[in-house]
Amino acid sequence: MTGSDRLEARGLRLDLGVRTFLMGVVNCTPDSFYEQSRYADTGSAVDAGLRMVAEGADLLDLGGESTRPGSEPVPLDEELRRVVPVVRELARQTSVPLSVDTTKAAVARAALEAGARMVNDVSALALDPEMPSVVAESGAAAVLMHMRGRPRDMQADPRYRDVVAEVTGFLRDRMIACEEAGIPRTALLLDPGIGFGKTLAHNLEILRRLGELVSLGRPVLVGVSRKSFIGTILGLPSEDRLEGTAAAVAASILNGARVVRVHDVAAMARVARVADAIARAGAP
Ligand code: HH2
Repeated sequence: MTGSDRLEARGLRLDLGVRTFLMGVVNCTPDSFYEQSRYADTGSAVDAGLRMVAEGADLLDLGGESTRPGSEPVPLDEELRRVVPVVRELARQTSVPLSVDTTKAAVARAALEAGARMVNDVSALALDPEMPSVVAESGAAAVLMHMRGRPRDMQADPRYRDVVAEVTGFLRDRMIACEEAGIPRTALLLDPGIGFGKTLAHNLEILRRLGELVSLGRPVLVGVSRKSFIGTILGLPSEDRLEGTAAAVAASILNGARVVRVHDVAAMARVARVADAIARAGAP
């Protein structure tokens, strides 16, 4: 393991170089793009989280706002209502670190108070000006993700001169801005944002050249699970993208991803073990 494989934050010390970590997705939403990932009430979301832990999740990501292409922001009160009770209850019932998937500082603050230890912000802590200080003051970890535009309009003809160079440059700049706001570099994970303002060709090029992002020196998290680029390749809806997800997860791991954000924890835990055995000597 190298220093860049270590994630250190508020009671967290994860050695991500040992094997790939699985982040299970629990959507406390009525409209997430993959229907089976939606949990309408606190009880079913908590049960889903506990089931994922039993299946091998190393982290749980709890979100109260869908960021699928074309989606509109959810009002603050509603997002708090959806996500905070789930965080509180899961923090009581499991020691697996909880992440809150939000771009709102008030939601992050409430979730961290309820027991979350990581903020997963698809705007790389840039949308809400309060977000960097909330993360810095709490000592939480943070996922910095690249997105071009906003979910409402991000898939309207995204263009890049060199998508990998632009994503890498953006994440480098956000990492520096976060450090200036008082968040230690060791608390940060980087994510290229598969499907967020990218065409099929952009997504594939990012996965192929993931090593360039890895070279920024922080662990890379990738979210490919059941996304539409897989559907475009296979001509299949989100319910039928398990095998396509497996291929994309394996490719991500072989190209250097340290954390994979997935809906199907049991299946992807198996995929990750085999990919780790190939990628990392001595892993299994
Ligand atoms: N993808 C989604 C949401 N949040 N966060 C990170 N860091 N990386 C991702 O790739 C990512 C993310 C989309 O997946 P999901 O949460 O299942 O869908 P929805 O936004 O429709 O709830």
